[in-house]
Amino acid sequence: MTAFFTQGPTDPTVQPVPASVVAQVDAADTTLQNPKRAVLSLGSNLGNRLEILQGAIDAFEDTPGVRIKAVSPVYETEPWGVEPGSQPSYYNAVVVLKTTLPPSSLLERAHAVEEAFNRVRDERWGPRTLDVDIVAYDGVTSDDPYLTLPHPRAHERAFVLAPWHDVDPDAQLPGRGPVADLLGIVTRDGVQARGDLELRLPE
Ligand code: PH2
Ligand code: MG
Ligand code: MG
Repeated sequence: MTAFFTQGPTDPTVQPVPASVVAQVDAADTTLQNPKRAVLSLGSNLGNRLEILQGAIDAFEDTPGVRIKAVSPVYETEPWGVEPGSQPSYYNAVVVLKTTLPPSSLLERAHAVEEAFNRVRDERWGPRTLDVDIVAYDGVTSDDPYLTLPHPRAHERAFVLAPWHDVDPDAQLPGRGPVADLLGIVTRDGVQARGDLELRLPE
């Protein structure tokens, strides 16, 4: 860009570029350089839960167009939505990332990462090696059944709100308000911080 404008006016063989074309190039540029902030919830209640969560974090960091900014503490949580005692407890965590991927591509990547950890999709809310949910994507709200944003149950789940609040105390759940306020409403029963466990932010 700079080279063109310094060369252009002094070189009569260079055609001036119409203003509209210059504007288009600039717009494409900013889209690519304007990463959006997204929040993922990770959960595992089968296999080596901590290793699986760390593997998922590393897999996201290895994804072109994704940069992990924060990794929450680990919580051990009672399975939500099933008979008490019918499934092993979950390890849950939240990651905040910046991405140039649109929501649909981020979801595709989430499914690929789940599959890499042998996630089987048979019963709804069945035990799983890895669940990756997009909790929020840059203030976007969408009722598309394929990807509802924000996650339709995030506001009532302490296993999402508590770790999210730990890494971003000022976080807002789009359409629902401050995470700190939501956390004051939901029950924290069965949601225990595991201060003895740690997930690493990839270097
Ligand atoms: N995920 C579910 C269903 N129930 N319970 C806990 N504690 N943690 C989870 O991540 C979880 C759940 C469906 O995705
Ligand atoms: Mg889920
Ligand atoms: Mg899921």
